[in-house]
Amino acid sequence: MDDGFVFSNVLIWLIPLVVALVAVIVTLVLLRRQDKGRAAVRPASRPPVAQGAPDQDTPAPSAGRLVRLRERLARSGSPFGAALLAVLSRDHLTDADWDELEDALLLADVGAGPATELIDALRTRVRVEGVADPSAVRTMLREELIRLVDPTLDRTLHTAGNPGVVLVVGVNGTGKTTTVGKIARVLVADDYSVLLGAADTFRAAAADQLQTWGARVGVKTVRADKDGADPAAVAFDAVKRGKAEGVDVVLVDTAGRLQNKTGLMDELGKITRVITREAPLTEVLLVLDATTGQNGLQQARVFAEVAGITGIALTKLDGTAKGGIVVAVQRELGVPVKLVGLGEGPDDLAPFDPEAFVDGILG
Ligand SMILES: Nc1nc2c(ncn2[C@@H]2O[C@H](COP(=O)(O)OP(=O)(O)OP(=O)(O)O)[C@@H](O)[C@H]2O)c(=O)[nH]1
Ligand SMILES: [Mg+2]
Repeated sequence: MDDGFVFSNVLIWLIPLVVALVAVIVTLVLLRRQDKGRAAVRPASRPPVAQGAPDQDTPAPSAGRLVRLRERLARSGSPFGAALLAVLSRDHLTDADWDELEDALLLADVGAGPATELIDALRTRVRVEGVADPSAVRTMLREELIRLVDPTLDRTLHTAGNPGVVLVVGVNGTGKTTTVGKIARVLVADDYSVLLGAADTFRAAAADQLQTWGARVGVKTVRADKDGADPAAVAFDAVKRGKAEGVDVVLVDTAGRLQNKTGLMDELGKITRVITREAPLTEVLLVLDATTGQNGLQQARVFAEVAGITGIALTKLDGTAKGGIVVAVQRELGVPVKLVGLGEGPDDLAPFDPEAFVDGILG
């Protein structure tokens, strides 16, 4: 075999081999390129859930909530309303009957002054009008209870401002954070834009709790980046940011420690001062637990003196037969009950309406 023959034989094998190798390399390169291209578009084309956006709720509208939640009141108030009706429906009312009525009112936490007022009004009407059929008795009691609750008070939550600022105060465990969350939902349902301020910097969990409430309805929370930060600084940041972002309402949650009156006055005083540097405080809402009765009222009085409250949110009315606390608290603190909490559900907060309330406790 000569050299020329060997060389041409090798070439015959080598050329297809090189061509095949080049083809494999080109295919591999092309495949990798395609893969890179796909990876580049993947993040943008992913569904929004993968970006961490929360599942959002559609909160129930605020109008007519007290009527819808009426059976919760009847559950809590029936011993009170039903007891009054039972006594008043008797044929000839004796002194003992009137005493029984007064006891029922006191048991329901109406308070001594308002109880006497109601008994006097009813006695006069029974004397003048007589006690006819049960429906007339019911109408009479209904009218007098509504009068006692006072339908003339302004119960609107004041939120008109740039932004409107609602500061929420009260003893710990009364339901402040829950109520702020529920109010945010009411406002969102009524088409307001809302920002939350977690000025309870006492424990980190408090800000998490608030943030969770907000996230469910797409509302942001301004919070401190460390535990024990200055609550006034957080309140200030929240209002400042609310103003900068053109938000309608900023809701500020606070801690409820009642160390002593001076400490509380200092802390709430500072929060109030820094907020009003940015925007007027349109509402200072005191949250009061209806199940704590006269004792809770005593503690609430301290907050009322210190914080200059403009309205009351009465929580846990679903868990008590003492619906009369509505009357007592308004008399004691001199401000109207504006909202009532009727359960732990996210939409179990209702604007207070005297007529629907009285209908609820009469069952
Ligand atoms: N049944 C019932 N429970 C309520 C109502 N409002 C609040 N709660 C419950 O009361 C408990 C305390 O509520 P929070 O909102 O954490 O109270 P808080 O005042 O913020 O408490 P601190 O931050 O510790 O001062 C929670 O278990 C709520 O679910 C209500 O209207 N009815
Ligand atoms: Mg709280």
